[in-house]
Amino acid sequence: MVLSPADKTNVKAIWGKVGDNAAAYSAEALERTFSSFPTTKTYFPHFDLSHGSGDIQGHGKKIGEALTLAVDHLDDLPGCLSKLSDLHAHKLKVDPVNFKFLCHCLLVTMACHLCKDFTPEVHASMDKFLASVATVLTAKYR
Ligand code: HNI
Repeated sequence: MVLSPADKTNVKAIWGKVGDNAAAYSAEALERTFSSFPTTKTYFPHFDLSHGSGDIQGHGKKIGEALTLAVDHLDDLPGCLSKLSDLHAHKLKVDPVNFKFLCHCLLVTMACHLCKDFTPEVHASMDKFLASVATVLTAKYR
């Protein structure tokens, strides 16, 4: 997946509009993932998955921070996500299919909140960005 210069511009611009809501939107997307694709819950047996729980909020904050880091390093996603790649593949052994679910829910959540700013072009660029992040996080899964 190659992000064009226009994709990078779109991703940086829309993530700028997400701003301080990165944690909240990521938590909402995570909760939506658990509701829409319940098998994803199997990776979180140690979490309280009830609506708006502290575990979901806390984890949303971590996902939001990781995405912000990735947006700041669009030219070196493998480098900046290397530790997370090891974690998800080697330790957590998250089946790659689950990333499609979370990425889809991140897009839906952004569309819900950003409305007109979430243009088709931004949608396409964010989809490519999230697919690139997922590719890195699943690269070591065997
Ligand atoms: Ni993921 C931990 C980021 C997708 C299951 N995950 C993290 C952490 C970050 C993170 C950051 C915290 C690391 C730490 O504490 O050092 N995860 C991301 C990102 C994506 C993603 C950016 C995709 C965009 N993770 C997924 C998916 C699943 C998943 C699709 C499974 C359905 N992640 C986990 C689990 C943990 C985790 C499980 C450990 C949680 C805990 O605290 O015990």
